[in-house]
Parts: sequence; structure tokens; C-alpha cells
Amino acid sequence: NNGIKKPKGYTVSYHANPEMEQMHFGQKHPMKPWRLTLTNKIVMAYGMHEAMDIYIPRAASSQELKDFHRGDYIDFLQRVTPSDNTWDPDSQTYAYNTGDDCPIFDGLYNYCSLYAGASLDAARKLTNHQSNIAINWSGGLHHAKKNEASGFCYINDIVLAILQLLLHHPRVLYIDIDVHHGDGVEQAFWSTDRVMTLSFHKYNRAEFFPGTGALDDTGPLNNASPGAHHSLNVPLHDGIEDAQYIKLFEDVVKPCVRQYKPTAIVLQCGADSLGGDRLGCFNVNIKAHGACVAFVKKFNLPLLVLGGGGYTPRNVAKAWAYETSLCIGAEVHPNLPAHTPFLEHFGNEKTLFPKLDFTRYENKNSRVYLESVVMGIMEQLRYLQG
Ligand code: ZL4
Ligand code: CA
Ligand code: ZN
Repeated sequence: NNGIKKPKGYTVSYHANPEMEQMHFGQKHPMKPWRLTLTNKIVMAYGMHEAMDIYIPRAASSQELKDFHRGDYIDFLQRVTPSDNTWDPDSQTYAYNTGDDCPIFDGLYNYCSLYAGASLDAARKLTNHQSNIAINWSGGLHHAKKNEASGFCYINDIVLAILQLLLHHPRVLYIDIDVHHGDGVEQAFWSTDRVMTLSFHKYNRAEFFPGTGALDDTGPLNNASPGAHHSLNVPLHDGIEDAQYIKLFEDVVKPCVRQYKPTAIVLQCGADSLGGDRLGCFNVNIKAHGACVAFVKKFNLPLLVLGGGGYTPRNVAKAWAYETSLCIGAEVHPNLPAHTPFLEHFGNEKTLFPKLDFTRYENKNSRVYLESVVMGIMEQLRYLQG
């Protein structure tokens, strides 16, 4: 390998089941499980597997999925096939919000139980003290609801993993840097103070999915509810750039950790917040995206690192491979190793850090706007002291 060694004083575990990488959502669907193969190939080509404990987790059982999801929804996912007619003429919808965004494809249940199994395995390695940083790039599917699919997500592996962490931890901080709002996780823990959710996302109620996550959506309005002020949202406009994004992330995350004092952190690293993403609209480069991971790592708390969105597979794979290297604290050469499988797939860009901030989206985030967002978050955090 490239001299990559196990980190000193802590353990990183990597949870990946290659069985799910072969799945297909259907022609032209933006979600490509194959991006996980590309990620793992880069991770291995650098020799990073030598520095981590590698696990091939079993699928989650239906009982485990029902710890969050409603039984009839899980039973539906388990038995439905692409040829079933799930159209309901009365409501003019497909069952459980399946359809174009969340199609029923061959192997769907296997896919869902595998990514959820990997997140549960990762969370258990953290609570067992067998790992300090546990990584599952196949997880992070933050839109799934208790009884329906949403936004390419069927099972909410994040909620399941946090429920596992809550068996041992009094307070869990959830941070979400996917370009979309982490609505499913926010909703699941809306009424509790044992989880603080914090999502950074593009926000436009009418035009950008899922349309929730305004700055003033911070938990139940009734101040007597324990969940009040424990859902935090950082709504952003198109085109945010590296320096702005890093500063904003640090200016928000640092006071959250100081005030809330989590005993574990879950970080959803959706890579659709990168520049050049097929669905995203930011101008963030891979180093800046990774700087968020590096910043969170510095708190030295048990850390669950998850994937999420990311629709330009070559960039997703580079970002998540780089972020794996940050977790193990290894310096990697910026050029992809010559023996990386599928190297031809990367065209001329054989570097981990292609330039992604070619302003396809003009930056609509002024300094004044971002300052007002930080102020809004600080205002919420002041309620936590008492
Ligand atoms: C597609 O080309 O904004 C799905 C989805 C399938 C193939 C063929 C069908 C063509 C873009 C998206 C018709 C597709 C119509 N195919 C999809 C309101 C919408 C209703 C559905 O990163 N149409 C819904 C969901 C978002 C909507 C984003 C992000 C997940 C995550 C975590 C989920 N849904 C409008 C869209 C295509 C498709 C092309 C698509 N869907 C883009 N944005 C959405 O946060 C993993
Ligand atoms: Ca987000
Ligand atoms: Zn997304």
C-alpha cells in the first residue's frame, strides 16, 4: 500500500456490503448505488482499508426496521414487486409515496435492509466501544418517514442508528450537509431534547425539495415541549462558495456543541452540496466539504459518518474517499493511484480535487445574509442554557 497506517489512539470502522451496489433505481434515475463501488475502489486503491476495521454487515431484520417504521409499511416494502399495481384511483397516488422519486425496483427490500443494517452495525460498534469513528457511505437517507418513502429514501437508517445510540447516550447531535433538508430525521426527533438536528441546505419553499427547513422552524412552538429549540436549520441560497461554507459551518457547529454538549455525533455527508452536482446548486469543492468532516472529528466524540445524496458519481466517490482519509488522519496523494479500477471513468481529471466551483450557479448568499443566519441560530441556542 501507500504507507497508510492505522491511526494512533483511536479506531475507524468501515461498514460496506457490496451486495447493494448492483441495484438500479431505473433508467435516468439520479440515484446510482454504483457510486459506492467507485468510492470503495478509490478507498482501496489508496490502501486506506489497511488503516480501518472493515465490516460487511448483515441486512437489518424487519423487526429492527420496525423500531422506527410502521409495520404495514415494512410489510409492503418486503412483499411489493415492480409488476404489482400499487396505484390507488381514490387518492390518485401510488402506495406509501412510491413512484418516480421512489420507484419499486427489483431487490428494493434487500437494498433497504442492507443500507439500514450497515448504519445499525456502525452505531453498535460505537456503543460497544469497538470503534471511535464508524463510516457507512451507503446510509444517510434522511427523507424517509415512519410510514412512507420520500426523496429516494425508503428506510430512515439515520433515525434507526440514532435510536441505537440513544440506548447508551443521553444526547446525540445530528449534522446534515446534504444540499437537501434532513426533514425525516428532524421530524422523527422533533419533540425530544435528546437529539439536536442541524441541517445546512438550499431552501426555497416553493421550488426546491422538500421545501421545509426554514430558519425559524426550530421545534415545537410550545416552549413546554422538550423538543423546543432542538431542531436547527441553516437555509441557504444558490452558489455558496468554499470559504463562506466552511466559516458558516464552523460558526454554527461550534456553539451547538458548546451549548448542547452532545455525547455522540452523527454526520450526514451528502455530496450533492458539491459544485457540479446533477441536482445540487452550490459551488463547494471537495476540500471544503471535507473540512466540515475534519472540523467535526476534532470534537473527539463517538462519530457516525454517513453518506446521503450525491448525483455526479465521479465527484461523490472522490469526496467520500477523501473524507475517509480525513477520518483515519492519513495524508493521501492528490492524484488517484494509477492502479485505481475504473480510472478511465474519471476522464482527464485523475485528481482527488477537481475544480468544481465553475460558477454554474451565481452566488446569491451575501455576507450580510449569512451573518443573519448565524445570529438566528445563536438566538435559538440561548434558550438551551436554562
Ligand atoms: C427523477 O429522470 O422535487 C426520477 C427524479 C426518475 C427518471 C424518469 C422519470 C421522469 C430528477 C428527479 C420523471 C421524474 C419526475 N427519473 C420526478 C416533486 C417532484 C416529483 C417527482 O439527496 N419528479 C419532487 C427529490 C426531488 C421532487 C430529491 C434528494 C434525496 C437526497 C438524499 C431527493 N423530488 C419533482 C421531480 C428522473 C428524475 C430526475 C428529482 N427528484 C430531482 N429532484 C427530485 O436528499 C438521498
Ligand atoms: Ca442538509
Ligand atoms: Zn440531497
